[in-house]
Amino acid sequence: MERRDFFKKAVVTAGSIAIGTNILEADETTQPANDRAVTPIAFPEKRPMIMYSDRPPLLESPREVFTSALTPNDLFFVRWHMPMIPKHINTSTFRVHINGLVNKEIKLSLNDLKTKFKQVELTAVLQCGGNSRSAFHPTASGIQWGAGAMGCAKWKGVRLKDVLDYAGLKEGATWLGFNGKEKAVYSETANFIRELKVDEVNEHMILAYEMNGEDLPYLNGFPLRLIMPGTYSDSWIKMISDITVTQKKNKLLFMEKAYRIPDNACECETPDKIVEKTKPIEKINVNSIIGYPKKGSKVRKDAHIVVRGVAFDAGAGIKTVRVSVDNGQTWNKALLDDGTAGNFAFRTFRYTFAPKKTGKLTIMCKAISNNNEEQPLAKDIQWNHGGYKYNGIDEVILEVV
Ligand SMILES: Nc1nc2c(c(=O)[nH]1)N[C@H]1C(S)=C(S)[C@@H](COP(=O)(O)O)O[C@H]1N2
Ligand SMILES: [Mo]
Repeated sequence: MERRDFFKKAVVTAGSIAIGTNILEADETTQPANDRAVTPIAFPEKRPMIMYSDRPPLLESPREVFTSALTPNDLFFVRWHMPMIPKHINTSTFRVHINGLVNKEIKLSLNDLKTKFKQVELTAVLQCGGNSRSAFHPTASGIQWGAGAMGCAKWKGVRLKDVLDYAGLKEGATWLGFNGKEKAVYSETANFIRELKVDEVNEHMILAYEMNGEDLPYLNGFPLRLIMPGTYSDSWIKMISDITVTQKKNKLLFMEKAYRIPDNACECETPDKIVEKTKPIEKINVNSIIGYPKKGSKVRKDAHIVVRGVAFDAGAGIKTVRVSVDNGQTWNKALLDDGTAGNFAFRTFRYTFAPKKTGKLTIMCKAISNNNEEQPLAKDIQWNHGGYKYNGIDEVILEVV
């Protein structure tokens, strides 16, 4: 065996153990990995999911969940940066600490949050900025997610703004730092902290303790997390322990280096010319995903197929979803749900047709937002080294028999 060959084989083997399929396979397409197997063992409060690591837990939702408007809690993806997540949270002693440039430092219990403030509910998409990263070529750095590092849930909690008003911001209060309860293994490793400008706080930002009518699952940030609709989820700090108000921006390892893209018009770069000036990833790109049918499945000629999926953007809302069943030559309007879940939510779509000839069949879907932003073809996606903000037109290939 050639040396090169050996390395390739070795990687495939390791990949097979971790994720049940060949990780190099994605190299042949510009589409996100689409057929990775779920693990035989489930994590607490979760059903079996696609696993990239067990410590810290990195779990992806299987595609089938993207046929419904809300993603079930027990199939909702999980991403943590540090392995040392507390093993237990005592809900009677849990407090979120609001400190720094505030008139009164406060420590709020879950009961305080639920009784002292107005309860609000909002349905919103939580999507990792690296979702579908496996579609980037050459390979971008980071977890090689398929399309399931996202989900949509109905969040319940209190407005961040109301809590800040309650503490009272002092003169000069400019930045908010959100810190989660987990710890880095080495004390020198920076905590995963997100900073937000005080004047960017809006009425949609929630400190949430409920997800789809239940307590937050432990791995999704129990008992309290930040909800920032329209923004990629690196900002949605889980298991919040502190909100610190400062005048100056702190140097934060994660947010200075990760979750950033080239600060140029195309937000792109090439491996031999990495752009130095960067900006945070922030707003979610318009996107849509086919949840059904499944890649590689066989369907009968002339049988009706109902294509189902979800579409979303940063909050302008979805105007149309178009589906193509002829390799992108013609695009047909899909039926959208009534949209009552609001503009931050998944908009489900469906499109019914019957294939007229046997052989390979490619189904594609494309979302267009109310801002007239439209998904690019997968082959036209521009590269960035962190593999962020992928939103190429999704594609599922079936066999008609
Ligand atoms: N405390 C804490 N919050 C965090 C993170 C983290 O590592 N620690 N990761 C962020 C990132 S990058 C993502 S994609 C989302 C994942 O949320 P989920 O695990 O509920 O899907 O949490 C965000 N909030
Ligand atoms: Mo993320």
